[in-house]
Amino acid sequence: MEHLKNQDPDIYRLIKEEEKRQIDKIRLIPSENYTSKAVLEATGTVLTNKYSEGYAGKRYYEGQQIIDQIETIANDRAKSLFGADHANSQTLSGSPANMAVYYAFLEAGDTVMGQSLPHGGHLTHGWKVSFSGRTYQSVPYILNEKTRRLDYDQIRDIAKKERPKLIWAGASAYPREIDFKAFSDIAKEVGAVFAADIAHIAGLVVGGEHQNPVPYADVVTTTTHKTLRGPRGGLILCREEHAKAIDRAVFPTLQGGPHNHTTAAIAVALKEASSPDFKTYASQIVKKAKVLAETLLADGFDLVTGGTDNHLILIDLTNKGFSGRPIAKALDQAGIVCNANSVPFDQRKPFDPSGLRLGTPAVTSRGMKENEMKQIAAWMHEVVNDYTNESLLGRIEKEVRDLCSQFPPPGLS
Ligand code: DSN
Repeated sequence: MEHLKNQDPDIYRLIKEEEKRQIDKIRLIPSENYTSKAVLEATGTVLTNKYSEGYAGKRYYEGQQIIDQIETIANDRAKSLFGADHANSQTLSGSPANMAVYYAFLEAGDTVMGQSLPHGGHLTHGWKVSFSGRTYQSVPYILNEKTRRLDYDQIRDIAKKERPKLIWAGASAYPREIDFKAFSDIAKEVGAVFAADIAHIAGLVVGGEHQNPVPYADVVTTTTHKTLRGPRGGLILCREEHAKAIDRAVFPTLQGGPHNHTTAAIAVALKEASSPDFKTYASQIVKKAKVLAETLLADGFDLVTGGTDNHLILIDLTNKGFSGRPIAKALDQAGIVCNANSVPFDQRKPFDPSGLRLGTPAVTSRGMKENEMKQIAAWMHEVVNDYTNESLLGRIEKEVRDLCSQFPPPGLS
């Protein structure tokens, strides 16, 4: 990055500092990952210089000879990887992808059902502060109070009573597998459009670890940068009958020119995700999460649902007498980065919730194994028990750095 270094040393220095942070810390935020060098290279290219409103073969500006080919490759790879009729790789990320689903199928004021945000759902599935809860009539479903799992009978009852036009399945903080077929049956019963948001688990779906919703859902959305390990972006997959409505909702309804450098990097990531190595990667993510969960449980942590089927773990700190925020801050100081998170039926406020959310996609990308998961759990145990002890946090931060130096992350020097 010689040019950047000479021209804008401030930004250059900050990028290098962030690079060092990503090397030196154990990154457990379940929605984050490390892309490959190839994905980073595709992202930083001249493709950023080109405007391409429209779709391959039907653009509004000339000079699309190369861009058309790149976008077609990205869409073809997405269709083949997920077994979908149609793919749109233009949405800038997950929220715009979900917004396009609303524009494709709903009118303002229509009813939508999604997993409640404090119960692990996403803002865009109808939560009141997001466009989705402000523009549409939202009737969220919550988890079963006893099991803290999805309760399909309860979801069916709400759907029959409220008759939503759209039902979302998918979550940002739910540690168990989702039964997309059950959701599809409920949607059919009430005549709703069924949308699955697999932003968190797309890599697990591709790797065969979790059920693929594509055969069951009218439309599937995902980000491309979480377990899928691509650049920051979005994908929409749908049945042929919905292709025109989805494409129109993305452009011209919602967006202008797509980010062509991102489209190229998505194509690269999808090629990587179709390799046998990626299948191994997906299964390792889940194995690591299970080891981390079992070790935390043995150390006296209360885990929502008592464990995990996927890449994430939700700790309820109520039994420890703390809230999530100060513990997340102390862990960050000790080199272990996660986020404070609401737990189902949380009595605390969203900015100072009772839980911690952890995930294993990034540590798995750097090749950490079972022993490292056990070590991470041991450090977390020490921090939680003495989180204001600066010298303890300093000691662990150094040990974390030493461990990280043995596991260089992909994409970084
Ligand atoms: N911000 C993402 C996450 O962390 O789960 C969801 O959009």
